Amino acid sequence: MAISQITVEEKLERLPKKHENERRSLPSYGATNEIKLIVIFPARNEAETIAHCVSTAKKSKYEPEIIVVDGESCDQTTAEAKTSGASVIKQSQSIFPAKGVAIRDGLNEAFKLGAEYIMFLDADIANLTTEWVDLLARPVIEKACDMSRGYYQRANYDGAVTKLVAKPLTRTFFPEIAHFEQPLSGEICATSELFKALFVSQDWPNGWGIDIWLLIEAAMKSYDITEVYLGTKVHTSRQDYQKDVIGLAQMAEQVALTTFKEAIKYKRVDNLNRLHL
Ligand SMILES: Nc1nc2c(ncn2[C@@H]2O[C@H](COP(=O)(O)OP(=O)(O)O)[C@@H](O)[C@H]2O)c(=O)[nH]1
Ligand SMILES: [Mg+2]
Repeated sequence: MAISQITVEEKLERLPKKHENERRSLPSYGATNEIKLIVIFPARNEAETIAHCVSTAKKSKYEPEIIVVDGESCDQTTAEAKTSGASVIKQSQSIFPAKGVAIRDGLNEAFKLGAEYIMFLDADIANLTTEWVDLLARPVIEKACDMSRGYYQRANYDGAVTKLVAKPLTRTFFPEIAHFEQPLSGEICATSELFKALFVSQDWPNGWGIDIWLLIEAAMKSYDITEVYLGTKVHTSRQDYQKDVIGLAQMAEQVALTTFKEAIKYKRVDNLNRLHL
């Protein structure tokens, strides 16, 4: 698997021969209407930000279709999403938290619509820009990688579950992905083919485990994954957690348990014996 921080240009230089013809046949910048990109927002009570998110994503040069997977929001999320140009589908199961269910439902819909490339973005991003969508989509569309993942500059007080749970556990059980800055990034783009290969798994997590699961599964299946720097992410839910860290307990637990389950699946539990604590 490639190292994450090399630039897109460097990756394009190193492009395997088998992709060269496909790359040459890609339309040049500006002529992007042949590319079928679908952007999916899982959303539960995101009325404050969803309209901005949808309309911003729509302006991408890749002219994406937008799907919002609504998790029984009791605010104006659905109405705002439709008004700003998204198709809205309902999350298929009434269980919460259900980010994993929402991602699965979104993929199912995107496959039906014939997506070639699929992007997920969180719906609570207050400072989403169209450039983010273009930056995430570009390396995948240009075949420099199979999956791109957004990463950010984060304040010291932010990213508790990433820093205290996801990174130490992946370092222990999956050292080959320990270099990823943000293993829980909600901003990812990949080929439809990659998502289809993961979709058939029986152990798809329903809740907060989905982000780390997608990364581990893609890496274990030897897909080429790149992180893309997106600057600073301002998102609404963070403020709640800062008031009381217990709001992160369920997420921390689900991320930890998902990583342990993956460690069992990929026979990495013995890595614990190599630790000197
Ligand atoms: N459909 C659906 N979306 C959800 C659910 N839980 C969270 N989301 C969405 O998933 C994204 C990430 O959630 P968020 O609370 O911001 O998580 P954090 O930023 O990782 O702390 C946001 O767009 C949420 O609205 C759910 O149960 N159902
Ligand atoms: Mg958030």
